[in-house]
Amino acid sequence: MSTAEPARPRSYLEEGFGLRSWLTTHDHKRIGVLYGLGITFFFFLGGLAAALIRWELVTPAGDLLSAETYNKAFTFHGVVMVWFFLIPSIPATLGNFLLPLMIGARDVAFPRLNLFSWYLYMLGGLFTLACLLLGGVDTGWTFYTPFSTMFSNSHVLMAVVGVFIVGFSSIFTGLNFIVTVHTMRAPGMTWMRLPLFVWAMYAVALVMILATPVLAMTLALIGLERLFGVGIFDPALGGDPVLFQHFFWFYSHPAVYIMILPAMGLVSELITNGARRRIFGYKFMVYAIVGIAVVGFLVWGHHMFVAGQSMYASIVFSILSFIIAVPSAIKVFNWTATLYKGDIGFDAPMLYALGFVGLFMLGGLTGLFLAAAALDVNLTDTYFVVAHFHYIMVGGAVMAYLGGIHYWWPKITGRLYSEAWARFAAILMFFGFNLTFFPQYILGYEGMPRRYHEYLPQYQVWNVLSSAGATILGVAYLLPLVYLAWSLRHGARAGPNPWDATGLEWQTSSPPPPHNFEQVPQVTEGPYAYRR
Ligand code: HEM
Ligand SMILES: [Cu+2]
Repeated sequence: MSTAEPARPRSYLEEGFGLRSWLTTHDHKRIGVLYGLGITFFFFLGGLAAALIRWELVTPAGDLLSAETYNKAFTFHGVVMVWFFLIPSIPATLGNFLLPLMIGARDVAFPRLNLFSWYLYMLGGLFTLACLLLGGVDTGWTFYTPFSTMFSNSHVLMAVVGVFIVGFSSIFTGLNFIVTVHTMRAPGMTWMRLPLFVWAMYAVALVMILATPVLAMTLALIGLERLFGVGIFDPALGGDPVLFQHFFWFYSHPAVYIMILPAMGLVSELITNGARRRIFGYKFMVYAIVGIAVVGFLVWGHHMFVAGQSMYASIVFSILSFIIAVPSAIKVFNWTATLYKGDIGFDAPMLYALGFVGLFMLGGLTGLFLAAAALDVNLTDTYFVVAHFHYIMVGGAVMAYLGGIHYWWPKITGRLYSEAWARFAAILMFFGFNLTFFPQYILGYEGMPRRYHEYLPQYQVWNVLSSAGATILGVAYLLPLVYLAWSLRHGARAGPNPWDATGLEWQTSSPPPPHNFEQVPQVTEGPYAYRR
């Protein structure tokens, strides 16, 4: 569907040009852009730490970084990538920008709270940077006790405070999304007409507000034990270290779904448009999203098979972990079925989406290896785990995020980027990614443990390949920074609907006016009314 465009109305970008107009904005679109700048900064900072890790591992000896610096590098990498990049990535940037547009609303329900969430994000980020400048933290992103509370002499509290604060940013964003979806849908936009991206934002918002308070509480308890010696987790003080793992993973397993659910919703949008076909099994896609969000709360014990958890608990957690793979598999099946007999185009967003499906599948299938308790005894704390979650979080979530940035870039900025460069970057990324992380499955299977700066010489070949891949991946990530920035000035102007897509966000001008729609849209049919 294409909309004839009258004289282009003033866009949200022309509402004011000064720094002040941005820093005091209540417009969800501008706040989305502000988050985009923040997470891009943290992505490259976290990436620098990853480069250090990989370069250290080129040789078996610990020659580039000391053991201590190495520990700080992987901790900083994990903390930054999880809390300051991946968790806010799709929801806080694209979600903020698109959710109101997709449901035909003027803004989110609480625009001031939305801006406040961004300031919380930045404040949490400042604490994390301060922690780095003071010398860093060496506990791993999991902050396991009693090391983090009683023994580490690095800046644990500074890091914990940073994550604590950013957690509230996530809670408030979730609250905002839930109220927005419940109360601000345009006339005719019934629940079963919501785009899958909106469903994913809704489900992820539920997980955010239910799981993140547990993280906040756990981090506060770390502070209590570390500062005042209150015995909660340290056995010497009468505490229980396994209790910490229960608390931590009760948040952090759902948190992996905070990272992947938005990606699943987003990729559904790209695939249905890229194949010019209605999404296969829309209702099942919705149930699968909600099912994953709910069951995601019941599997945390699969991180504790070797932590001294009861064998019976392990059996239950193992079975539940297998069950959660079912809705994920339904989604993969439906994406594939959507492609079947589709009129498939290979524009950059579609390349990212197809990459997502393949890599997510490899990550999910190896998750099943780890969910088999007996196998996990061998694989836990090896590079196999590292490969597993990077296939899902980087191959999956980061690919989807970049696909989304490319797909909605014309909407956000009003400009078109170079399609050739974009395809090249997507393909280079796919190649670099697999070269980096596939060898890590083999290393883990052969027994190389994670989180050491030295290793046995027999592991060197795969490590060299992995580090080479990481260097290629790093270059591939820099490319979009260049051609997207270039497009801001030199790109051709985008019309309202350059992908010939369905969805309300494409019915308003690019970039949209401050209040999104000239008239409140009326919705008369379900999403994805493509030709077939
Ligand atoms: C869908 C998105 C998923 C994400 C983002 C994800 C992420 C992660 C992460 C970060 C870890 C590492 C924990 C650590 O620091 O040690 C991990 C481990 C694990 N994952 Fe996943 N995972 C996902 C899906 C799955 C699935 C579908 C399953 C099983 C059905 C699964 C099973 C496991 C298990 C059992 C472990 C524990 C490995 C160990 O430490 O021994 N994961 N996952
Ligand atoms: Cu888990």
